[in-house]
Amino acid sequence: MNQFEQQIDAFLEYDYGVTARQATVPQLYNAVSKAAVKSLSVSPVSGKKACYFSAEFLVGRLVYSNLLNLGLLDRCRAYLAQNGFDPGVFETIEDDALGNGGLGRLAACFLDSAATHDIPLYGYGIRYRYGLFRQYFEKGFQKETADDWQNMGDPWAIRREEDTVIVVFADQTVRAVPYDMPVIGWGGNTVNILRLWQSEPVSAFDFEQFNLQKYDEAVAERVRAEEITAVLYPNDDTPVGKQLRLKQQYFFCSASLQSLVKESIRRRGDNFSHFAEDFAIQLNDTHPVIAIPELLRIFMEDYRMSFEDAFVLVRDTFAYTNHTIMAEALETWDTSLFLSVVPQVYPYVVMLQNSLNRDLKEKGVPPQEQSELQIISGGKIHMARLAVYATHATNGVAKIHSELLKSTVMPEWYRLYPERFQNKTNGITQRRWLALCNQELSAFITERIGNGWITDLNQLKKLEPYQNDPASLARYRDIKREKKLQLCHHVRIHEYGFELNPDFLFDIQIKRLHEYKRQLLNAFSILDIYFALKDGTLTDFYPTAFLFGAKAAPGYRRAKGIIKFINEIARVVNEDPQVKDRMQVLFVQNYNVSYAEKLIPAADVSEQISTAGTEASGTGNMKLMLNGAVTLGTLDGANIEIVEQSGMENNYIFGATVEELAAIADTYDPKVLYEENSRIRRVVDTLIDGTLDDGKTGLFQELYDSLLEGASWHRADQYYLLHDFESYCEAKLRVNRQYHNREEFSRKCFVNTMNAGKFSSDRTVKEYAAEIWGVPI
Ligand code: 26Q
Repeated sequence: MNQFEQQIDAFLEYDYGVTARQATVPQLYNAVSKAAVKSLSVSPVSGKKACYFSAEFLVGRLVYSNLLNLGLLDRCRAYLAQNGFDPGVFETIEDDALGNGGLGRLAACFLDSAATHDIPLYGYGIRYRYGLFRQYFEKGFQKETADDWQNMGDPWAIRREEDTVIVVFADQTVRAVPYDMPVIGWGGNTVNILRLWQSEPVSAFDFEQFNLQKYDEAVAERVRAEEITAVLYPNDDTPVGKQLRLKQQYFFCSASLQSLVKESIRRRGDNFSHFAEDFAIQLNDTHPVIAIPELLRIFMEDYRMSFEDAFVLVRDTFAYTNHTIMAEALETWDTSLFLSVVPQVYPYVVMLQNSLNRDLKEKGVPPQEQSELQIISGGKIHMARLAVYATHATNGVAKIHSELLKSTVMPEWYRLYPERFQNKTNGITQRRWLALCNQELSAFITERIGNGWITDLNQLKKLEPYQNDPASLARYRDIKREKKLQLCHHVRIHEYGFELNPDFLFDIQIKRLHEYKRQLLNAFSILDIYFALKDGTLTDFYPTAFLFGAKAAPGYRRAKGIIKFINEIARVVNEDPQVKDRMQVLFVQNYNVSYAEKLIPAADVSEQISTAGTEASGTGNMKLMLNGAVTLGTLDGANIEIVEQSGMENNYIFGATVEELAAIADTYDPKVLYEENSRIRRVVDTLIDGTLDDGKTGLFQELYDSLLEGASWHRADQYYLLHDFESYCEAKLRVNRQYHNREEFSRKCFVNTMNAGKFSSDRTVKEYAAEIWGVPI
């Protein structure tokens, strides 16, 4: 037996007093993970270190991906089998869900890519006690429960008590204790660190109160301290503006900066003039932007630097990534709230504002153009403005998004500092999103072109000669079917015995629930097909399973209404004997990283149907493409680059473009479409005519009104569902017709896989390293 296996046995014996055969699954999970951690040594950083500040890291289940990268996965499986366990037992270990969606998962992909390519990128974030809520459905309504992700232990993290720092707020002082998680690159050679901070009281409890037998008061400080990192905010759109959220942001930024300042002192003593040569800090959206005035404060207050000197270092150190197009989603803080939480930071925001005003004057910006540029205005601090002003680079996450940033979201800023604006198209790690989740397809690829693609995804191009090889395409189709069978099995277990038909076309939309992502449009098209099948006007329809996975923010009423609506459609369709053998509809519960790993390899069609100009990039679109799904989508976000790579003819593009929507924005009237188009009317009316039942909650009526009446804060059908409806249905039926020709269709899928190289986060991270961080690659 080898060292790894011996280590597992040793941990089982010392920690739990059991042998492998006697162990429980959590015991095995902990022992295996600790044995793997023990084999690691963290790679020393010699040159510049890049730091990724993010309120979210959606790493997902780590045990398999870490073992894969260490080259220990097969040995672990064999070890489990030898001891009488299913090699998949760790699937019952829940995901850790320390993120909402795209932005958090992107951070996790970047860490994986950087470690794989020996780039010293370290993550800094929050160790939430509870991650994103777990979702289940009750009578078709979303219900939430707490994600107690540590209930099986947290064997991958090491608590670094000795690196604890103090974080000060107006009304409390807390300890920030770091938990370090190894980030293991492919091959296990480079190990970087993800440092997550946990908030704890300065003293365990108040003995004075305890002695007075005031037990509640004695523990009050603990409760208040722990509250800061207790739970991840489940919103991923409208900033909530809550005091606790600001505390979270300041907490992890202040702690991370203190830790970097200590590191700088270890390297250079108290000479900070090299700080920006030693550290690059990437700000993942505005959530960590408070780090900017905080670093200024530390330099000026603790190390007596002048504003001018400190600001140069700060600007050279930080860079900012924007992930949102919608202007109303840009984060602001009320100055009064800010002052009541972190008064010590506010003066440094004011200094930045004053400095900005001096620059505006110097550049001769006319007063009427200055208002959109003010960091502090209307009683609010505008974090995105602060970020563009006080960093050396601002980037969007797909070509179109970066263009829209310049033309629409922050045009005033682009005019002022054009050289700061960049694009870094998102990417995904092929280690998790192909090598791990689709081992069958991975083997297929490796048999043909070798395994170089695992660290260089552009090598997928070498598959080109096989795109016309019938034997290869047949095998490629067989693999898709195998992945469908595996998904069917998973669904049977997790969705109350639901029997998904593996012979169907799988059409999949998986992403957070948002009006702009237009799950409701997908729902309408399904109803349209359903009615056409029943009327007999649609014949020769290739049987299709329409699958959804999405969580709605708990306070987002319309999103929850859409979930209920789709669940009602599912109930009606799946129970209807007339269509049962031609369509199925299923909304899976608790969609997360692990579920994505099952769904993505089984997809034939990838639904990417956001209103043009609303989805910054999307990354699920890339995962699905890589696994051989064709994109049914709009010209939005990274979809544009996807079809650029794999060809319009191998995907299904529909709907209005950004330019077309801009042209009709002022005159668009969805009521006209509703009245003139009976297909539209029929599907929209199901919201109110009793076809589908929302249990008297009024949710469906509200959806109906949002499309036809609008509301005080938006016009009717602000995401142009009715406008794109026909074009979408046409495209969807075109996919369906072409799917009958299985050979030709699988070639399209194959060409998508073959051309997915650009969308590796390896490429993205290298671009950040070279063009923003100045880290050698
Ligand atoms: C802000 C303030 C208060 C509470 C929560 C938030 C908050 C949290 C998360 C706001 C936004 C988010 C997440 C945004 C997000 O995931 N954006 C997505 O980022 C992806 C990676 O770049 C893109 O691919 C998606 O297009 C974009 O929607």
